[in-house]
This record gives sequence, C-alpha cells and structure tokens, in this order.
Amino acid sequence: MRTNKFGIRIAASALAMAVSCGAHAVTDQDIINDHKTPEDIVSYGMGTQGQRYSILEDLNTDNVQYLQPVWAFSFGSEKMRGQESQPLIKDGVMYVTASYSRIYAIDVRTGEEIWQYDARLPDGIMPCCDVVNRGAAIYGDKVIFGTLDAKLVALNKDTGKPMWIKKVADYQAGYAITAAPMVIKGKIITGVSGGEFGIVGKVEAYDANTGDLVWTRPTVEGHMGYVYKDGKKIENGISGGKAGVTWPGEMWKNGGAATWLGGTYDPDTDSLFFGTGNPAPWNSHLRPGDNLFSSSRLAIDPDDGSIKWHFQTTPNDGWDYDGVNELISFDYEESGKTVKAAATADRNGFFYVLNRENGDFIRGFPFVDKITWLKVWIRKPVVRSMLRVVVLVILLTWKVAKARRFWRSPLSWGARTGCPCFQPGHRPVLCALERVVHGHLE
Ligand SMILES: [Ca+2]
Ligand SMILES: [Ca+2]
Repeated sequence: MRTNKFGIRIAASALAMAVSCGAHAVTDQDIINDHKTPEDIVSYGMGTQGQRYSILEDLNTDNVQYLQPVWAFSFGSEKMRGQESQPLIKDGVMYVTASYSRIYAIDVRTGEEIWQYDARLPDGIMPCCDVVNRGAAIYGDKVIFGTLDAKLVALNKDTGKPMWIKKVADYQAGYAITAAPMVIKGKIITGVSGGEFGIVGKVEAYDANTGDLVWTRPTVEGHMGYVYKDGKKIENGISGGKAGVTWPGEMWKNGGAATWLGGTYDPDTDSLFFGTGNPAPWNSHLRPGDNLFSSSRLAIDPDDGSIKWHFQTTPNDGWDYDGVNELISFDYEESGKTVKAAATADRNGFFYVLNRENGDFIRGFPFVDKITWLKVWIRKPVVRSMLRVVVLVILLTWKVAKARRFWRSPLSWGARTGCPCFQPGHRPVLCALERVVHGHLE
C-alpha cells in the first residue's frame, strides 16, 4: 500500500504543477533558471551549467526503495539499439529522443504518445559508435534535436510538425550529430560527431526562430571561424591563430576534435564549454605535436564563437581518450575567497579543477588506479611513447569493448554537500569534495 500511495502522490503533484503553471512558450530566462524550477526540465543537464541537481525533496534516501513503475513506453522493436537520451519535461509533456534520430512527445501522466517524429535517414550515414541520440532542446513553440545525417530539426512542440530543417555538415564526409543541442540567448548551439573519420570538429550557433547559421567555430588549430550577418559570411579569426604550430605538415586539415558530447553554458562568465574528441588519425606516430585543440576543453563566446581559452587534458592523444566529458561550473570557498571553478572527469583517468574565468589549472588528481599513459605530470602530462604501439593495436581491434569499458555516468554537482559527484567505470559514485578543495598532484 505504501508504494502505491507514493506513486499516486508523485503523479498528482506533477499534474497540479502542470495545471497551475499553464502552458507557455519557453524563454531564454526559463532555460537559464531551469535548475531553480523543478516543475519542468527545459535544458540538457538540468540547468545550463550541467549540475544535474534537483531541489525536489519528495524522493529521498528514505523512500527511494519504494519507487515503482507507473507506466512504461517502448521505443520500438526493430530499432531498439542504444537509448541514451535525457528527457525534457514541459507542461506535463515529456520530449524524449530515441535511436535512429527519432523523437517522441509523451503525456507524463498516462504514458500515452502525443506525437512521434522519425527522421528519414539516408543510406550511408556514418555514426562511429551506435545510432544513439542524447536529447533535445526546447525554445518558444519549438523542440529541436540533431540527427545522424548531421542536421538540426525544429518541430512544433505541440504537433511534432517540422518548422525548419538545417544541414549542419556533410554526413557523407563522416559527420553526424548525437548530442543534445542547447539554446542560449535565442541561439541553438550544437556540436558534431565524426572524429574517427577525419572530419574537422566544430561548434555552431543557429537562430532558433529561423534556423539561419549565426556563427561557426572549428575546433582544430588553423581553421577559420565565421560569423554570418545580413547575408554575409565574415571572417572571425583562425582557431589557435595559425595552422601548423602543433600539427605536422597539413594534418590539421583533417584533425578530428569532434564535439560529440555537446556542451554546457555558464551565465556567470557568459561562456560555452565544449569538450573535444581525439585527434585524427588515431595513429599518433603520424602527427607528432600536441594537436590542438583535440582532447581539450574550450571556452567559447556564445555571441560570435570566439575561443576564450583552452585546456588540453591529453596532448597528442594516442589512446582515444577524447576530451569530451562535460565541464560543469560551480563556486567554492578556498582561503576565504570564492573560486569560480569548473570540473571535469576525463577518460584519461584524471579529475581536473579549472578556473572557469581563464582556464587556469587549479588542481588535478587520478580517480582510477594504475594510470600508465604518462611518465610525469607537472601542469601538463608527459606521455609514455612506447605504450602507443600497444594501445593502437587494441584500439583497432577492440574498439567497441573498450568504449563500453570507459564509459560512465555524467558528472553532477551536489549543491547541499558542495561536491562534484561521478561514477568511474563500475565503481560506486564518488564525491570529490576533499580533492577539489584540498587535493594535490599525485
Ligand atoms: Ca526547470
Ligand atoms: Ca573518440
């Protein structure tokens, strides 16, 4: 009986909130305040900073054992594959994406489908690592998501009918989109996948109302960024200043650094934070140098796409560690001062705390045992070169198994404990508070 009562109470409160709020268009302010308004979820990461912290207290450590299913919704039979989406909730409707670039609107009270949109994907799409989608964005009367043929699709949130569809990149060149876009100041911000196929990673902004491209920022050193204004394409600076500084020859032209996991946004510093994937090709012997801005975190100006700062976690990445894991923003006290920090748990085995105003390294520490890829680490790691040969063979023959082994749940921020939480591999969730404030290099 207790479990039934619990289920009914949650459903009733969700209905009451939906009715009391009334349906309205999602605004920029709704998105920025998302983490403070538990009656809806209108951003990926439950807030643009990606903290994934809910202030709701109905569900807690005392009663979580009584949680039970109220309804279930199947994404289909022949198209199951991986489902990695974070749903959005608005006015009693759940918007959730599924594999093969599909999206559903579902009544959260009953589990009934309201509408479905199924992108008509061409033959020859090139998703490297399953046909997943990680979520949608919502703005005004639209719900927006990316597709495996590298398009952005904006649908009417009430009917599921397309309002505009824009090509972000050429799927035949290896591009795809699997990450959730975000909406910042009326612009839809998206990354791309495809680093395994020698694409050039990028972050782009589109006008949410019209779908017009506003700016584009390549994530590989040497490529020009552009802003688009009044029908004109205007140069906005080369990423990294010039080509060939950290890449040999012309290898920067196909440098990878895909922004495949999406980004976060910090309104405090007005910065987008995107991680970048492995440099291309995988064989690091072919590309001596740091290979910027692969396997890095980038802070980007949301108004024109300029790069504010970068921090590379794995120079000359020869292990496919990537550097895409989300950078979440938070403040903490140290020596009587408030530090504007951001943290990320990298697939190279280290947890990093950075100054999010300028990208300065504050501290880092290993969160897994037996890290063998580096010899020493002062601020920047010095890698063990002989290990690359062995790892390259493993990568080429065991890619799928390896990816699963390294994957983990997203980082979150415990507002009550003042502590970033994460789950490395198959281990229990860790709280990194002591190391964030008092950590030292090991
Ligand atoms: Ca909210
Ligand atoms: Ca990769």
